Amino acid sequence: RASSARSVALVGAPTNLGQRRVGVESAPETLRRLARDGALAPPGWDVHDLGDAFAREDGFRSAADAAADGGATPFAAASAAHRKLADAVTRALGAGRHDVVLALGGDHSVSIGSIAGVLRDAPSARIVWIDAHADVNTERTSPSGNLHGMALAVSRQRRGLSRDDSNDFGGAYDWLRTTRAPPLDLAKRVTYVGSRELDPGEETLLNALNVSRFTGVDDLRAFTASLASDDDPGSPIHASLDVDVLDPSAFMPCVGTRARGGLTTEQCVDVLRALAATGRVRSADVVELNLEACETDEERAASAANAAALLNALLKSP
Ligand code: 4U7
Ligand code: MN
Ligand code: MN
Ligand code: MN
Repeated sequence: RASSARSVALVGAPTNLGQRRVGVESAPETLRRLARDGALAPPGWDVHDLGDAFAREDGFRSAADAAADGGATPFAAASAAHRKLADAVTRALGAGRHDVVLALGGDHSVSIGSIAGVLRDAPSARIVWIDAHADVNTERTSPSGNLHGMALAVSRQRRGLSRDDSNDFGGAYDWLRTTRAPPLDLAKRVTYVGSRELDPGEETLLNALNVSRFTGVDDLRAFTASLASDDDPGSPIHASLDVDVLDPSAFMPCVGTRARGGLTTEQCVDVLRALAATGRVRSADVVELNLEACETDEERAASAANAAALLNALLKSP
């Protein structure tokens, strides 16, 4: 590669265990195909595929098995997969050979793993959660029981949190403590972009902690402006991109959890370019792309192309 090229490492996280639908586990393969076809090919970047962090079969549940379980999340299996992703992300960041490490989901519960991996490498990292949803339900507030809607609640778990704010899951995530993954401080480290469908428990929690949220179009402008005057300009940024932040009726029909309204591809591209321009993005997730959750070939082609456009924007050289 040209010596001036920047390097992005891809780590696959092919799992559907955080929710009930089949199809989202195939997104890493879809994104790799886009990379091979030249659709996911940011100019000036060298793409290094590090393979999957865990076997697809270890992160997979069939529709029949999900129905038999009543849809309940298989926490032990999900946690084991997320732990492997955390290790792969920490390794890829620590190797120092890549400018950005990109985790390819899978459903959004994979962020439990990638964020643990990031915080082990850089405890001061900022998380920008770009998503229609807040994904901060606990096992008590979750209306669905689906782990992908609880990812940030698991990441913030620590000793001393009230019982209402905690999750147990039979101890499945105790490795977060024993492998020195620091708990995520929501108020200090997390910024929400594009969130528009919060559950009541999430709303209460985010208001109580005063977590930053940028939702409407004016808000997005305020967010990009705020990046320029960040009070902590040195800390790395992890962008967690749930593609359902885009409007499903026009730009991203192929997602498991559709939320009415949402960003245009162009609006989201602007946000991601502004993030890239800080030069602080060290890692990102792209999650929830599910080409089996939509109807037509046109929808599949548009969803895949728009996902690639978002990643190209995030990988724009400053
Ligand atoms: B995603 C939900 F109730 N909030 O907890 C829940 F609306 O990763 C949806 O953002 C969560 O797609 C969506 O199940 C999870 C629901
Ligand atoms: Mn190379
Ligand atoms: Mn999400
Ligand atoms: Mn979402």
